Amino acid sequence: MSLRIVALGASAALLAACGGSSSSSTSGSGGPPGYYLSITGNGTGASFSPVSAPSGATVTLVNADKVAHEIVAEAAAGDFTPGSPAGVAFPFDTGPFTGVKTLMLPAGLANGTVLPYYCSIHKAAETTPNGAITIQNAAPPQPPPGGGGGGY
Ligand SMILES: [Cu+2]
Repeated sequence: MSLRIVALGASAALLAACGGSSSSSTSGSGGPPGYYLSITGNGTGASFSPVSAPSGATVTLVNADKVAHEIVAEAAAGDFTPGSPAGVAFPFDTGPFTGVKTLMLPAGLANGTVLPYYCSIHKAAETTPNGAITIQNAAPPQPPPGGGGGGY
């Protein structure tokens, strides 16, 4: 019994060594390229990834935390009250969520527009209490976050 397992292990290692060059394109990344805002950490220790996306694009929010967060627009970083920056009417609020949520950006925002946001559940207690979506109309889609190693 144990001999068979050893033999299998050896041939599997050989196969892996031979196939190494061809494995780069197909390894599972979990989703198509897009515009991703990821929330990582744990509760009040969470932080947000910066995201650059074109006006009118859909941003996919990925909450990798076990607890819910609620992403709400603010007029300026540090306000911690709902609002939107001068000249931008986009007071978004995701509601409390875990997992994945999408947010469609308004069309017609100028290049370089910054949309600050915060988590209305944890506010200043987050490790990174403020995040921002930056409008970059030439921003290319990015691969989804946390491709391989999502183990607990
Ligand atoms: Cu939060």
